[in-house]
Amino acid sequence: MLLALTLPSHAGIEEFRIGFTSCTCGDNEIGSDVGSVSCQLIDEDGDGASEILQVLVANAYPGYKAHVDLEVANQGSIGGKILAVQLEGVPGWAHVEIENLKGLSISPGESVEACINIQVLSNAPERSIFQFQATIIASDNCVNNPPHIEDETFVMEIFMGEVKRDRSEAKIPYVFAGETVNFQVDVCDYDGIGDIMFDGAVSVILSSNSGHEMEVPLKPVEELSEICCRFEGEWQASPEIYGLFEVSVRAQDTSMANADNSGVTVGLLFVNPRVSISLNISKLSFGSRESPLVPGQRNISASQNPVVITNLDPDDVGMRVDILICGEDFKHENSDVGIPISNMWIVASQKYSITNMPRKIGSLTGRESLTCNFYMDVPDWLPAGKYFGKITIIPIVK
Ligand SMILES: [Ca+2]
Ligand SMILES: [Ca+2]
Ligand SMILES: [Ca+2]
Repeated sequence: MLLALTLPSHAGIEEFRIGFTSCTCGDNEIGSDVGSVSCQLIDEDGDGASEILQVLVANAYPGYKAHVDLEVANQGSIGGKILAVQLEGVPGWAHVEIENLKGLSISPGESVEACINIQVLSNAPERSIFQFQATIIASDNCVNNPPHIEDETFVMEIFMGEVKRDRSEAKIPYVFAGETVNFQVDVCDYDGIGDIMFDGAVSVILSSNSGHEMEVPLKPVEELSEICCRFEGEWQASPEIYGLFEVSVRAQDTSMANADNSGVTVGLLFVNPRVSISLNISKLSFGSRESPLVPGQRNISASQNPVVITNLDPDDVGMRVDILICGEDFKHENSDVGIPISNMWIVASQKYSITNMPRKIGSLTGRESLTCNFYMDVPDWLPAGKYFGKITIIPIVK
């Protein structure tokens, strides 16, 4: 008994193969022969279809023109579409244009002709040489390609309102409550940007060691090519969150396919790091019962000099802190007589008089110290007794 079976074509192993099948080239020179152009096809992944065309232009000069005639064929068993032809290596002084390829659908067994026009511009050097390549990006008509997160394009910036915070020297980027973190990343999908250009296709995930996870959906903001799109989003730190978070990116296309590198880690972020400075003393004194101050004396040093101010940076994020100082006038222990605080001096990186208004005396990165000395000029007239004043050290986080 003989059985004849006819299988529907999609039951077999389908092959998707679109590539260049031939290239020929020439130039515009008549009579002389100075410039030259040559081309070759490369099948990088070894599937039998050449997806890369390499063109070498040599001895070119302003006004030199060349062309490459191409044939592109679908050698597979299923239909496909050319999404883009990506050019790489074209110098600024040359113009390369591809005709009749982008957006073209090709059925199995079908081939199309195309042309590349090359023009060397007036700002080109004489006898110039360059090599560029054109890569076909084609997509299967029925198989979905997962998106890909271009994680090296990830940018994270911290803002307070419109003002950008410079946290570039930090060991770990940090953000305080009220500040905003802006995220930016490029994502590509071989099925075209239409497959990923929707709100929430891409999101940034902030996850802590304790498993706490926050999702920040990003919006498409710029079309970069036929297949790549830039996404942006922002997140505002709130006061109840504290700690170190790992920052990762997820992406999904319209078919709910996860990016081939979905969840890729792109950095760290510390939310609300602790701010703390220390002083090695709590009290300064000038003169004593044994050696009292004499009216009119200048530059009397505090007995506790030197004084060390340290930026403790308890979370070790590399936080920069500006150190400001201000003071209140000295008052006599039992009368209204006083000594202005401006009679007191601090010598840190330079000499400053202390006033009622805070003034900056230095800037410290994480765990750095500032050594300073305090001095006093005694007024020319002064009733005997004890005088009490106050100075305040204020850290301002950058
Ligand atoms: Ca020639
Ligand atoms: Ca190939
Ligand atoms: Ca896709």
